[in-house]
Amino acid sequence: MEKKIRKSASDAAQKIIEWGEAEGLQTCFDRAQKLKPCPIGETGACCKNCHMGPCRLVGADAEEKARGICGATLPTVAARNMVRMIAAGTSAHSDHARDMAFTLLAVAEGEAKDFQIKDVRKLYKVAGILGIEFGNGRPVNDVARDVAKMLLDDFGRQKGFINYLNRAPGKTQERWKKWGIIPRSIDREVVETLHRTNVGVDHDPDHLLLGGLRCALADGWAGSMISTDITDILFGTPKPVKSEASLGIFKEDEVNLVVHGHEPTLAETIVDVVGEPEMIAYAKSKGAKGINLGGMCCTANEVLMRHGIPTAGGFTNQELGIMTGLVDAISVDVQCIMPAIAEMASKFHTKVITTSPKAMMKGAVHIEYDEHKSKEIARKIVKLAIDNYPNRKAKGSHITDKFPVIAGFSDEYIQYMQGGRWRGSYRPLNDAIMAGRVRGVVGLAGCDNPRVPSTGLHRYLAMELIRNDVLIVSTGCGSAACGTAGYLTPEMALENAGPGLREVCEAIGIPPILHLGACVDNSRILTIASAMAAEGGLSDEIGGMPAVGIAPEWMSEKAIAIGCYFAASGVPVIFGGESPVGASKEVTKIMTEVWFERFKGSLHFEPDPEKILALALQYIDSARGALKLRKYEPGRFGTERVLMDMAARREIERAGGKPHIGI
Ligand code: MSK
Repeated sequence: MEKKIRKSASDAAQKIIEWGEAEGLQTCFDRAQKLKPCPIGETGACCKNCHMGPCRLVGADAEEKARGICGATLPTVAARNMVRMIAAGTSAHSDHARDMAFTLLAVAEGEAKDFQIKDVRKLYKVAGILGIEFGNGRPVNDVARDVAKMLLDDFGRQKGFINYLNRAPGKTQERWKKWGIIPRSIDREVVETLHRTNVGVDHDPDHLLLGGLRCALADGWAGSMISTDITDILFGTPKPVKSEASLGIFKEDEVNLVVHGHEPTLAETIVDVVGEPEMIAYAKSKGAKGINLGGMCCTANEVLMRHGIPTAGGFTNQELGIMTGLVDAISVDVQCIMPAIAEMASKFHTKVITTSPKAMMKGAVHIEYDEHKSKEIARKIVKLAIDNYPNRKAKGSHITDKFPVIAGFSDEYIQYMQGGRWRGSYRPLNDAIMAGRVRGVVGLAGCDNPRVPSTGLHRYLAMELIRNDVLIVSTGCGSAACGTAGYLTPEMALENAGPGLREVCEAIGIPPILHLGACVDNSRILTIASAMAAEGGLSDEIGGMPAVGIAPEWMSEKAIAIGCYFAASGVPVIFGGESPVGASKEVTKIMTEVWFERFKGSLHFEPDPEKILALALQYIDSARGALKLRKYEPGRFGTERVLMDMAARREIERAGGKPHIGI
């Protein structure tokens, strides 16, 4: 009998996948099995930057001897491929940020009447950082206009440096200055990075990678941070909210509308519109009991963080959502939207609606978003979903599993939890780390990936890390993976956390896995790390903290940009999967050893999740040693637990066995 391969660690997802296989429906999981990665391109050894090639630099002595037609060496080719990914990832987050800045400007100038500044306190915080006058009777919209214009300068400035440079600790900035990687502006760094990789320009791998780091820093400390800040200003800085996660969020007797992608603006308006009495009455006139709004990927995270809108999960759940047969419409904006959803939707009644002028899809209905008439457009989308409700026909796989979730943690709220509105700080957390109650902090982020039992690596690492007294901050599909596993509740996670971490979480009143938002909100981790450095007692820069970033199932170029801005900011980062520079020992050494010497951060690629865990704990413990903190001793606080018992091992096996790339 053919052995069934577990394709997702989520039971709900796995059930739908199996149902789809029986029905002959093809998903990303089937395609991942059929399409093996090209081993030359996968490891960075293929150059297709000009039309003399593609040149494949292979062979046992390729590092030293292989040359492209122009003479490019393997390290040059691998470094160029890497920095191209950084530029693409940076452009994605930052173009999203540009639209947010234009929306803020339109709101300030009274041109986007469906929006207001919801968080004036956050606006004033950002104005203060930028040196813009606020308060003393100055109209809020004037402050907002100046903030928007100043942040827009971060895109096209030719000389100087990004506005938020001073938000980084002084020592971190000094390292950037020493190595010439202070970003000038987003567009300039993206363009220069791409220029350097053009045929016949920059050939020195180390120099190419330094340029890549400058570009990545423009993503983290400008593009992503701008997007997070403006989204908070316009829609509110997140505070903890209760919701639900998994494919069971869809309702048989209500209109199900899904918002998917990354941009929050239209989704925010849809949240308002689905609550309008006229819309609910219209849905009832079509035989539905109401309208059920759900999210997917990072648009989901945006509306989950601020409104508790339930999430159907991360990247690999998008086709599966449609396969429930219950999704009446899926409204998509930009990034991480599989073109496959249009084909899948054609097998059901689901309407796919594209909304961005930048992103269209054959087979979709296009309703173009414009922030100047946001409600009008949102109503069109909601109506289309309602009109489609009576058309449900094809039998889908109806799944009911879902888990409670607590999301909505921001830097501001975490500080508030540690001292209240006026005395908020990171003192309790820093003290807990110094004492060894909390061993360290891990940012568990990045995508979920059909090349492994999807979400399985996130689940394994999340559970093992909290058992080892490591506090987790999560974003993007990492959060979705934890949410759809039921890990984002204080109770569930506290039952599994190590005794020291459990004590601290109970004292502060936080769960051990903090959902910080969308992938663009990794910038919140930068501001948290900076605040912890400023608080004192640990490292006085981001580098040297007992902190690590992990993206075990990454697939997007955005993840590469994120990993690199963390590395340049001083955080050791470990990605799962095969290394996209694995063909070159020199480039691998630069990104692990040389970057660590210069910035105290690094970027590793490691397919084995047990080795990822071991490396993360090793980095945390050696940072503790270098800071002369109390040696971490498991079980010193509270009651010691068995960190990996047989039941836990069986649970991992049930979720797909020891997960590894290339099932
Ligand atoms: S959506 S970039 S799959 S985290 Fe932000 Fe998820 Fe990765 Fe897209």
